[in-house]
Amino acid sequence: MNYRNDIRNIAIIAHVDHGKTTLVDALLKQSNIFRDNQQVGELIMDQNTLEREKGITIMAKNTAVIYRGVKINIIDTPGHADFSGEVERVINMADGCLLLVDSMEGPMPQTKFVLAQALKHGLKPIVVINKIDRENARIAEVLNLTQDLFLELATSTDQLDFPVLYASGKEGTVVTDPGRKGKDVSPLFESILEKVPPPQIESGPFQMLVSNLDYDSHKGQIAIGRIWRGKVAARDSVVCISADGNQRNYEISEVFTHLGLERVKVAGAEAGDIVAVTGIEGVTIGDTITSPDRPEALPRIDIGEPTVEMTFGVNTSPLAGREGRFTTTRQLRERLYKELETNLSLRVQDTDSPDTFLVKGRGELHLAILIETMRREGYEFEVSKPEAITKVVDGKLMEPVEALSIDTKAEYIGVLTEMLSKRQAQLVDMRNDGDNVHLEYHIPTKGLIGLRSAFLTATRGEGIMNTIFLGYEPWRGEVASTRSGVLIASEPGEAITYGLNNVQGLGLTFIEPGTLVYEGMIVGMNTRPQDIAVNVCKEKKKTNVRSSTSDIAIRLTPPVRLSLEQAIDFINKDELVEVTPENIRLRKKLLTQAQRLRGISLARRSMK
Ligand SMILES: Nc1nc2c(ncn2[C@@H]2O[C@H](COP(=O)(O)OP(=O)(O)OP(=O)(O)O)[C@@H](O)[C@H]2O)c(=O)[nH]1
Ligand SMILES: [Mg+2]
Repeated sequence: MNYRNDIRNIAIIAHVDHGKTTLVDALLKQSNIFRDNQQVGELIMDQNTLEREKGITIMAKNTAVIYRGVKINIIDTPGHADFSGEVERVINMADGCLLLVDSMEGPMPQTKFVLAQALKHGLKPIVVINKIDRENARIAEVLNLTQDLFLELATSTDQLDFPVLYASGKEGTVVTDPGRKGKDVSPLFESILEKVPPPQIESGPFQMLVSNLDYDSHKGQIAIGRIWRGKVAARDSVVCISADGNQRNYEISEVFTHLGLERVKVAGAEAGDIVAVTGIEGVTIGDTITSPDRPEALPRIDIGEPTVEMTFGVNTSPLAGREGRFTTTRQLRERLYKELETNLSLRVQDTDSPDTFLVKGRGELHLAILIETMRREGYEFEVSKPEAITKVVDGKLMEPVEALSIDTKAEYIGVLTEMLSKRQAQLVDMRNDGDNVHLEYHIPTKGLIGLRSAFLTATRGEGIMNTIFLGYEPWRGEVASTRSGVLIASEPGEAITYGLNNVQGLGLTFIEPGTLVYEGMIVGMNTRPQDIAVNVCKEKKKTNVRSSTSDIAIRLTPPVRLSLEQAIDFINKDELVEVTPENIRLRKKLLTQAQRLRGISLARRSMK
């Protein structure tokens, strides 16, 4: 077997926020690929607007640097569990990985998931204990915990022999001994060159696996992936093999490789490198592009199943069609099916109703990011409450179950225990460390929906929770909704201060004076369990005598503004979130009181 020593392919993997993208900044900046005066800022790879706003990586991305004449292809991956599909999508391009572990938090649920993925694909890991500049770093302990994790996951003893480095990605320093002061990231570069195996190359006709797609208005579809065999150059004739084994002939237009943030056009590229090629229209991720001389498909990318589903429908609210550019069934359907080309862990299905589609994803955030992206593109639609995806195995109803780990202050154990038992969580482990407590639960996915905001409130923000998918278990029965009732607008019109002030006696309101409302729109939350219809457009009766100035001076409590994620977390099964580029409105599925009453009596009758 031959190797090419001029390339290394690595993936950077970790739990969310453990500093992957920041470390990539340091690798890019210290490899002199930017001009001296070039302003690149921070989290350079998080270029997508939502990534910048939320401060998290959503999509895995490729970059490359050159160190001592060796090209290091780097794949930055997201750490949030909802985007695990991205890790699965790209991990097969790498021969090694940097497993980052926060020097304070230590290994977390997603650390385990990504390490398991890396070991399954035979990647050579380098452990990087990161953020060692943190005041409360506990480096030795975190290293021990990381070793335990390897003991648990390794499938062969040589996987237990991994190098360990200590880094502050933020300061751009890496050391081999945590007692020393670092000056740059060169120990990491050296370690990559020394420990990550150079790519093996197989000679023979060209073969590459497509792991990513991009689009350019001039060049058309761009297919990105690793070359496993042979070489490729512009004008080569190739065959693209799709999932059904179908083979189509194409000619490669151009070949690019990565360098920093650029794609560099090259005459050709060889096995072991990660390239982008154009000219293959209609290619999808997982396809193999090969030489027609030996058209053999590589194994397709293995992606975990979605666990959460919700419907996306054409907007049926009385205010529909006013704010979006794309509002029809056809536009919504096309957009959703288009998303499948790059969002591999997403599923879309038509339903019995032609205006509604069932969309399945890896978690609430996975779906919320899609909703937010579409709304910014100008789409207007309505979505239902996310629900766990159940399935029937051997005649038995099964539901997804996840491991939930919580770190918080001991004083919140009481409230959390009560809240979680209502959601069918079972405590499996609890560790105390003075004031701090670590709790581990097994909880059905349905019990997790809406949990995050309740958790933050219950722990006053002094806690972190993480989840990871475990598997399917027998259905444990419905979880009763613990939410209070809502305040529903009874009349259409414009909300006014007087009407809102009356309603604020009943609970919290979600809208400001001047907001357009319709009958059946949710305008607030009741302090009691039942829903009530209220008139927020109600004006004060006019009298001839102005009694006082008191009604001019009404002071409303500021409304609670729900973000998109909070809104989809908040609604119940009989409610919808109406999403437009300008507004997020909550509504009852059945808009009039008469319809809702009939709905209740029908449901009662069917239960009898
Ligand atoms: N103290 C300290 N903070 C760091 C360091 N590296 C990153 N951070 C901070 O940690 C946070 C997360 O950093 P990111 O680089 O976005 O983490 P990530 O692993 O890419 O996160 P995801 O891609 O969303 O999983 C940011 O607020 C960084 O400023 C470090 O070395 N020391
Ligand atoms: Mg990141």
